[in-house]
Amino acid sequence: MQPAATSYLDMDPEVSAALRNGQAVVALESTIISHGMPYPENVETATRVEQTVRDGGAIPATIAIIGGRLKAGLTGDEIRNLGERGQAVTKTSRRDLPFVVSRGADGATTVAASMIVAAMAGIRVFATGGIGGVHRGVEQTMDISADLEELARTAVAVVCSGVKSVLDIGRTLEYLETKGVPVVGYGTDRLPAFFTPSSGFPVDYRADTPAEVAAALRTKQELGLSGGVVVANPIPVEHALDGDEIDAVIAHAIKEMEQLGITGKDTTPFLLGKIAERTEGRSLRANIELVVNNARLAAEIAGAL
Ligand code: PSU
Ligand code: MN
Repeated sequence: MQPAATSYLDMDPEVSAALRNGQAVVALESTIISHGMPYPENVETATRVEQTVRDGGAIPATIAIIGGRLKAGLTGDEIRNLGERGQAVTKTSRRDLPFVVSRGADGATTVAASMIVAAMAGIRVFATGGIGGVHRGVEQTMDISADLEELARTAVAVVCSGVKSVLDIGRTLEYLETKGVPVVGYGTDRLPAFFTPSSGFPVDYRADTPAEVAAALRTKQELGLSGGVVVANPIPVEHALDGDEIDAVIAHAIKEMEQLGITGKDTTPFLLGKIAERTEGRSLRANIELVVNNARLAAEIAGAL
């Protein structure tokens, strides 16, 4: 007989107790720690995000692979270790999972891989900064994040601040529509553009309360519809960056990336690093605040579920 997938999974005792007792749990990813932010801000942010989930009445479950084991819930030491090692840890998406696990290695899970582990653990709400999407120049590169395909198949609600304009936002929305993934604007009719509250692109549905989001998630499950939902939560205006300025910075970073010939899974970490460098850390501060804000909303939605 095949061993169950869950034989590869270690649940933090607090997380499994919460799920057993019907208490709210919020999953969090770890690529944002290793590849999304520099040390030590990455560790500080991961810790603050977990505390925000707790303050919102839910239990945080940061997801990663440690020594080949899938983890739902990390210790403070494990978070610190991933943060210190940064990009030396394998960025792990769906296709990487079997190799990182069978080698007994450590892996920082992307949105896609974190969704897989969250679903396995029975966690239905997940918070992050931004999801991957269709990259600009997709006509040449075919670069479309596996996050979108995961949203098409795995039933986890992903609370994020939309997608960065390093991506092709319009095409990302078209792809999600084709795959039947609802995109919900939280308190907005427009898809947020990560550093700024609006990309100008309309969302499919608007929700103004956690209860409204929870009701749609419950109905989707009862209807037996597979796949996830994107809950797009705009960055609070007091932390937002200037749209024109950040667009110019992003355009410049993309040009530099093309000149250096950086492709594939290295593109997102490269662009994030460049943008932080060029904005002298202002993009990093905005990034931190929007993640915290998403963790707060995710806790409320998990509570309403
Ligand atoms: N967007 C961000 N910060 C991040 C990522 C995306 O603003 O850290 C990470 C997430 O882990 C996401 C991954 O799942 O990048 C997408 O990578 P790729 O495009 O290679 O699938
Ligand atoms: Mn990619």
